[in-house]
Amino acid sequence: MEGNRRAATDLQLTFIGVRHVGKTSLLRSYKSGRFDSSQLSDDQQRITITEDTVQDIQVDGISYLFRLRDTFLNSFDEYFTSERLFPLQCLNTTALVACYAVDDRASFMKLREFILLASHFLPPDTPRIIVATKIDLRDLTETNSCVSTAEGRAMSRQMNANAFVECSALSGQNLRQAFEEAAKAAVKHRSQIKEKKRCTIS
Ligand SMILES: Nc1nc2c(ncn2[C@@H]2O[C@H](COP(=O)(O)OP(=O)(O)OP(=O)(O)O)[C@@H](O)[C@H]2O)c(=O)[nH]1
Ligand SMILES: [Mg+2]
Repeated sequence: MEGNRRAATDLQLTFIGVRHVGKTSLLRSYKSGRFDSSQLSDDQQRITITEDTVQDIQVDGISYLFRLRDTFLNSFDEYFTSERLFPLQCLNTTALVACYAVDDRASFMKLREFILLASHFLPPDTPRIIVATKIDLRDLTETNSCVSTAEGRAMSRQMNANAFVECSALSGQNLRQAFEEAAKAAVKHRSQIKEKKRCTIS
């Protein structure tokens, strides 16, 4: 982070999803333009707690400053034993980016639960974007075992997601698109809030 001035932003994307789905990788690959697995989660160690970075993202040709919040929470059980860290992780969210990994069906099955849990701590109309990660593994994994695009789309519709993007932090495929879709939804949402306030005051 480049000092306090850069940290002052009212736009925040909060990344959620079970452990190991690749949240930190998305953020780091997007920021640096390259995938580096050396500092990432290895199941037992190096899990991310909460980490904020600040990044410019373009929406319709305009550059906006975003706070990107990396989180972790593996299960409901963890929520109840983690000193209720999750509500704090969700604080100040403008748009929720809910992630699952295509090679990890359990992460897909838990996503609904995660979104509902996060929504409990967010204003009701907070935009949500669903991001399927690690699509490079589709080529390597046995056919049928990965979560398909159709399944992802169906779940996104069920969850009323504003957007659904499948991407890979490793290959970079659709990575930019995932951030831009989330940023677009957040900017739109913020301007709707401002407009509502303006109408209420005048
Ligand atoms: N093949 C492939 N592996 C990936 C990709 N993204 C992340 N990984 C691997 O998946 C593992 C977990 O990645 P992280 O980014 O640490 O996942 P996380 O969701 O931040 O994990 P926690 O912080 O524990 O919640 C690491 O071993 C990464 O190298 C990807 O796009 N493709
Ligand atoms: Mg992480």
